[in-house]
Amino acid sequence: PFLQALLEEPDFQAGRLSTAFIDERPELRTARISADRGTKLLTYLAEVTVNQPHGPGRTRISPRSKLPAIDATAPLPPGARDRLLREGPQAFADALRAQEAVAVTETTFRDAHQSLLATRVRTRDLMHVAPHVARLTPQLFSVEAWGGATYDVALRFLAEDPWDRLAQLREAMPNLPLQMLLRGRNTVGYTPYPTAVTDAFVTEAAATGIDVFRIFDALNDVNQMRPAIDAVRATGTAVAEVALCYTGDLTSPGEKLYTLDYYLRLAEQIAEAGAHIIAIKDMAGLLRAPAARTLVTALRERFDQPVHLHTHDTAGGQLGTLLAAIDAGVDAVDAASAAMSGTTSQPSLSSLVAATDGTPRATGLDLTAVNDLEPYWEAVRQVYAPFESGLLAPTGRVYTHEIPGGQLSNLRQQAIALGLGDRFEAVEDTYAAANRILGNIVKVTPSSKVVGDLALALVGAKADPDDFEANPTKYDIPDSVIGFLSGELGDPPGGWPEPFRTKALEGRNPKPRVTELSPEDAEALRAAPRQTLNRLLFPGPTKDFEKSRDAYSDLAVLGTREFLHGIEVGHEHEIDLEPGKRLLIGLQSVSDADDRGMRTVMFTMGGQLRPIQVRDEK
Ligand code: 3PY
Ligand code: ZN
Repeated sequence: PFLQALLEEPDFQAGRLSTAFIDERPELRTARISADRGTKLLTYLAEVTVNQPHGPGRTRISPRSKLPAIDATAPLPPGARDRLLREGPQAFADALRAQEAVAVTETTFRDAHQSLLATRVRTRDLMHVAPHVARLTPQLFSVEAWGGATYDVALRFLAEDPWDRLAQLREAMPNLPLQMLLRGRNTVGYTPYPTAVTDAFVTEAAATGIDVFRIFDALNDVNQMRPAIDAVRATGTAVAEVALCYTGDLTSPGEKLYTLDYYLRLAEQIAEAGAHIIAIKDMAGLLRAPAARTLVTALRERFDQPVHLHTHDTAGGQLGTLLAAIDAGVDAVDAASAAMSGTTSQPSLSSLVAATDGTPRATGLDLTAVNDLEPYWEAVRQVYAPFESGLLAPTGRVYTHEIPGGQLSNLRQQAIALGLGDRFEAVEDTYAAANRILGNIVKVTPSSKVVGDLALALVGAKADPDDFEANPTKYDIPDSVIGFLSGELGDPPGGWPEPFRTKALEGRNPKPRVTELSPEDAEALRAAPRQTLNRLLFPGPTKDFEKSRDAYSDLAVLGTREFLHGIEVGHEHEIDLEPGKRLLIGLQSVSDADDRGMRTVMFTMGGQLRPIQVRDEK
């Protein structure tokens, strides 16, 4: 269209073409930009089509075809966010404590796909279902939709700006509180950041759309959570839900460290630090039904705050834990859409609704509505099949290795990548040994990564964990382990493992704990908080994200099948660049590689042939 417009231009025909020609004609500039954008998209599509980084696509079913009908013109049903906006966070928390119905957080938008599909679900696929969730399940307490690994993965693998996702979801579900998982001082990263970073992060997240911040620290160190709690409270509008991370087995007579008393002392500090809600974060699914009953009862007896329970269904029985907790008075629980539930993810929302319907604590959610959303998620899960962890069924081994749900799926993939795939049981056993050597710590991001890195290093080196413990200097020790031992993540609940720690740190120069922010970065945080946070938290992935935008333009316009696998010969793909601007892209042929390894990918775009050269990396 650009060339055609140019040819028809009277100035062009008359030979009066100055450099201002295009500048003076914004309509031609748009044409030129979109031609350029088209080329960028074709370049991306050529690269994935030829190189298939995720293998061939496994489904042609469009998830959108599975969405239940809704009347998008009807007024949106009121939801918990209306109450939060009206009454503020304290009254909102008080109401949660006072209500009889058990409140439910829906985790499919964050933890479920983090735990099942390596966090790969793209904003586009979340946005298609978001209005349906807002209309069909307005009784939800919140939708956990951001934080945890989503931020990192958006920049690193999805070519997405995590802030755009949050802003879009906010708009799509205005009646429902959006919840995020915040790793205390580590925010959404793996090491602690200065308080100014936490402050800026929380302020920007609350302004963009987060209503409920679930804050935890990987070693249950309340001092490491305090800046985040203070920052959330300072917003005046957002809810500070502060988590105690659950590990071990409090009902076991052999449990000497993580006892009921330990959790109650921790909850005391959490309450004093200003929590509106106390969360039990059972990241590995270790909380057994009797322990849930004991812990929930004790927390509700001693504290005024409502209690919110989060678990993973790794061993397969956590609906039992939810029901025991509900019986004991827990105020809110987490669950995921059935198609994205179970094993390393949360228990199923359908089974929770069905199990409580007709009881005084019924969720208020409509079972049919909840069920109607399942086919969509099932189809989405098939699209993301390349990222399935390979864990086909529950595993009771979690009671021994204690690997968090979000890590278990990941660790299997890491083990496969290191050639240890057929020795995964050894990785699990060594994870348990590494945990013991490091002092029986709480294992959740980033402390879980420390234990996982050590386990992989030991299995990779065929090391005997006892020999490593006695003689750590004989071995290469992962950086994360040295950082942990030098106190980078704070102090572990059981104290430091000695003499192992001193020996392991011999001759090392540990980095200072938290570096201060430079005046330039402080200024940048004020001037451009989102971009600066991306850069400070994830410098490498942010560069990759920017490079992708430059080279390919915004890939959010591509459907996920195209994004992952490119396009197939003979199929025409409609790509909506923006409302009213649709590209029609087809693939004619892919040539053999020439002697430099280049292939010519022959596309059609808007009916015209568009050859793109691409290197075959396979
Ligand atoms: C995260 O930090 O991403 C987690 O999900 C921890 O459970
Ligand atoms: Zn979780």
